Amino acid sequence: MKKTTLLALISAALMALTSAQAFAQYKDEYTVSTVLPTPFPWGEAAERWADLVAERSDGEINFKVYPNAELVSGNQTREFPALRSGVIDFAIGSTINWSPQVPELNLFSLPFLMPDYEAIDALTQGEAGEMVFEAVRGKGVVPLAWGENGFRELSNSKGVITEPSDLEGMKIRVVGSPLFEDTFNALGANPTQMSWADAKPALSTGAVDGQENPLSVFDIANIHEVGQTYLTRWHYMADPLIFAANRNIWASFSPEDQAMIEQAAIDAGLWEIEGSRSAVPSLRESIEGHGVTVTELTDAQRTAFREATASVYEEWTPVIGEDLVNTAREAIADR
Ligand code: X2X
Repeated sequence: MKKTTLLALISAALMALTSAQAFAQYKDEYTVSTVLPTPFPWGEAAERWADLVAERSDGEINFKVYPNAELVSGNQTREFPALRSGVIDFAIGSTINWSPQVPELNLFSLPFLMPDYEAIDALTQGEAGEMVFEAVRGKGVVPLAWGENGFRELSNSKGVITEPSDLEGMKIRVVGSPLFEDTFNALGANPTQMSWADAKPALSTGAVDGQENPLSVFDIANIHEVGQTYLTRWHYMADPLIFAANRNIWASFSPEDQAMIEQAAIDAGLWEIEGSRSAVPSLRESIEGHGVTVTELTDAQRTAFREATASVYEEWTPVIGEDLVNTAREAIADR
């Protein structure tokens, strides 16, 4: 055999070997960051994703869930940069917590934009959702699927809230985006930013009077125990969850593995969304059972809140992108 032919054969063999190996070498463990652990739906979604990936890879791909934003020392608004830089491999993040880095995610926080579940779906499952995913990709993270934290309802320790003036001067814990400061300032309240890790202590000492979170979070975290005995179901916004991957980690998987992991995320997300939504009536009952006064708003009462927060749209539409806000509004109108 000629020397050149032999060399060509050897190098071809080597190349075949390395490209097979490039995809076959898995890390011992892939980190998955969340803010809430099990049994919150968010944590359940992460465990489900890990289970599906393990099952569908015959145990070869090991996702390990790190809840309480512990990979970023509880600082939930630093999760996205950590995912982008590779400190975290995968994450399921709230649009609220990632909005400091991806301004388009503030879309979902516009007050009273999404009146019902169909409106959320019209956004996440349509063109607006694709535009949001494109924005996430543009920031160097690979979005894979949607989940849902839920409609965020308002609780406080002072009294029943049915109109904007009831919020006058109330200290409300918020997180993630200055948009929330604008919303609560527009209502005459006194918003303060803090991580979830600090929220319950701040409520228990009375450093803040109120907070906003989905019923699942209120109930599972026993927020009634820290004096939050009034809850208004105003559905002012809902935060979807985004399943996502670090770009380099993603590129280290074969196309087949990528398709499997993405489908597992979609399946876990749909399962979690369905479970979260169907739990609402029993959560409401459980919360009332703890002595919390739960108030439903009439349409007219919600309209008063919507009108009082209209300035937030003027301020934030240019930040989110006019095109995206219009696409979202049309999708909701046509739902
Ligand atoms: O901190 C919150 O309020 C929480 C748990 O709902 C989020 O991570 C957005």
